[in-house]
Amino acid sequence: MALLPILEFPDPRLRTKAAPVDPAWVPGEEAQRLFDDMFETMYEAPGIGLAATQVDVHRRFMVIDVSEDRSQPLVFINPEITARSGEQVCQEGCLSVPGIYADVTRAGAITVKALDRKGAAFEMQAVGLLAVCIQHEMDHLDGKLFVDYLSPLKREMVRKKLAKARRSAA
Ligand code: GNR
Ligand code: NI
Repeated sequence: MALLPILEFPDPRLRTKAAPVDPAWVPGEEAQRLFDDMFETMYEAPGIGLAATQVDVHRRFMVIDVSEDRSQPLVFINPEITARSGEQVCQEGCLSVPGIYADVTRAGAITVKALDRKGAAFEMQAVGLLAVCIQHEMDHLDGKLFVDYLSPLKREMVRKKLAKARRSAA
């Protein structure tokens, strides 16, 4: 197990569109180790989700656990949203945009199909925080960040705030 470095905004690598995962790769040792390392990195951060893009792996998968007691790890490989309905507004944060929180409007309920960490296909319905998190992680796989939903002016303020925080941390 290992902690992986998380890319931070405005790193251009966060803008990469991830490529589909070859299902034959999923049961292999490299993929399984990566899932474990991503869970460890997410739990340690701590966060409720982590997309492969954030650890500089440009393949379509993510790990999520929105449970209070960190007991419900989910892996979504080649995820696709097949239905969406309603709206919800959630104050979002992102491990790649540390210390910044903003309201984002997303679908209230979704149906998502994906492969699990054994490579088996599944479909699930999600509402609430899990639905938000799935949509947030799928945006990462398309090179999109929650700050992209803010106005250009607010996004520039975020960029400056992070640059300043990094300078004083150095
Ligand atoms: O840990 C996280 N919390 C969170 C809170 C509200 C909406 C989305 C998220 S995802 C985030 C982890 C992360 O950056 N995943 O990409
Ligand atoms: Ni994020």
